[in-house]
Amino acid sequence: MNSPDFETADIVIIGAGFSGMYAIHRLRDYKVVCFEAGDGVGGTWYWNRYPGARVDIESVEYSYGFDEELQQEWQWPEYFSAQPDLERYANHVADRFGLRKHIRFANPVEKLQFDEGENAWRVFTAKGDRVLCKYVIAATGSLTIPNIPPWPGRETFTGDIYHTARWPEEGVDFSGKRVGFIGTGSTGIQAMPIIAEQAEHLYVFQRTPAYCMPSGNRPLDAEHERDWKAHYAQRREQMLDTYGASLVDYGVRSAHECTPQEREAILEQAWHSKSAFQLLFAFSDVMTDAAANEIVCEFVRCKIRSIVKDPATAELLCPTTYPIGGKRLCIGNGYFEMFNRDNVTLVDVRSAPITEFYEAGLRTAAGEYELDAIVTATGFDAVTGAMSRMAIEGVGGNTLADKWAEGPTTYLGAMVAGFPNLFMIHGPATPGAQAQMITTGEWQVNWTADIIDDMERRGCARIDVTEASEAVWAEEVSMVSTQTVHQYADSWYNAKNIEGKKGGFMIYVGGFPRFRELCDAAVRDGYRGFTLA
Ligand code: N01
Repeated sequence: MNSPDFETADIVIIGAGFSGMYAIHRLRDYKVVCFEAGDGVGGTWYWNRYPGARVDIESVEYSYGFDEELQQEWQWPEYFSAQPDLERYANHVADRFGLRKHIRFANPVEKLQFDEGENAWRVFTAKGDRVLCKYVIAATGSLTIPNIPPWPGRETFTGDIYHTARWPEEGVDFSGKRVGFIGTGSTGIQAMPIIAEQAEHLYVFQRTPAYCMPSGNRPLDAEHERDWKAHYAQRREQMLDTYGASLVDYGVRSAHECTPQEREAILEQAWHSKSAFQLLFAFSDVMTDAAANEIVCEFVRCKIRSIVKDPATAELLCPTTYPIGGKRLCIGNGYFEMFNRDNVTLVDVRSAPITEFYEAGLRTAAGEYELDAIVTATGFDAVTGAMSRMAIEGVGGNTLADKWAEGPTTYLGAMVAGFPNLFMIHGPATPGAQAQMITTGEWQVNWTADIIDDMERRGCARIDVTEASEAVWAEEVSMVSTQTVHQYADSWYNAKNIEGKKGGFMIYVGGFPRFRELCDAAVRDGYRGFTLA
């Protein structure tokens, strides 16, 4: 490859989050360049520095497994690490494995153009870098682009407006302020109890109440750490064999086989299990059987009613319109308890939606709220957002934006027909947040890197997938989604979190073992569904 004005590389990696960082390491024998939009490494854990940001999977699991020495050396202070510790870990890994020399920070990729003559991608970045490379790996994350609903009047509000995914590095002091908080998903539920402790008053604008269970976070005890360090290799293997790549206790009995007393005991234990998501796996059929699911929903509603003292507020906080686990279960620390504070008011914006921002605050269909600051935790243009924002031109000059106009199409979540040599990690129609993302990201990077190695060994110039194979994968994704309760909830999984967004079901909910086997089998069977040239 020789092209004036373009530097050459073997592989461009987009994004220095956890998957992108591991991809740099795994592919270090090639000439690798990584472009990152932020000033630092860590992806999600670089951007989401709002108060209370914390992982909801145990840190001994939610960490890299590729290097035994790294896992033995590193010490997590808590069971569920907070954002600063996750960012510190990402920085440690970047330094320890010499990744920074490959990364160009504050330099997002703006355009990718496939050069059919060269069988290579031309990469254009915001800072003017031009790279010609054979492969691109998009490790752009599935929760990258903040969703900012188009409320009128934002510019007229005289206070400060924040989005949790773009939190100021120096933090925010809400002391003495009247704060409006919009969004009661996983993010809002973590941030609000901390903001409520500072603010003069916190108004919580809730459209849909969330199911939430306590995280049970606590300092990591030495025995737990010793036990994990003695068994890391085998536990990492076990994780990959579980539905969500996480070692929760997967219940084997149907809720219907248990007496009401047994159910209550099992659910109580799950609630206090200190293992996030245990409620969803308390019985074998919580995620697949509507009646079994409703038993768990009612258990959580009873918990809410027992925690929140004001009955009207408690009722508003009880989710009734979708199954538990249909959207990602929220994990909190004192969220429901927060509503017992005198300085917290719950505002129902389902019955009276937010109509506009105005100079002094927020207007809903029912009234006005004077505020000094507004925090939006309104989620993300998830899964497709980051890919759709780059101008990506594939074979014949066809654009990814056009191809995905009605929703993303992929084969195995990894490639898109007509966009050769372009791989995605945690792309649309992979398990995404349904499986622990560091470990499954590592697995996807290895799978992708093995393909690249194999192509180089065989002297192949180009790998693509067919539209027929995309259709087969779409069928699989849809089939497994109709077997779960996910189909009954509107969320970022099915593109229904943003008005007008098209997409259908964008997450693979058939479980990680099945996903992994289908990916491996396709390669093993002579690259079934791919075309190699
Ligand atoms: O975003 P969300 P998130 N008017 O989309 C509301 C991961 N995560 O950032 O439900 C009023 O879940 C919206 O209301 P509704 C995790 O995978 C992990 O909280 O659409 N409200 C909802 O309440 C998670 O699933 C961790 O009716 C509006 C909220 O904004 C994912 O990130 C922590 C509105 C958005 O909730 C996303 O979570 C945090 C409007 N116009 C996040 N538009 C952990 O690991 C939106 N909303 C612990």
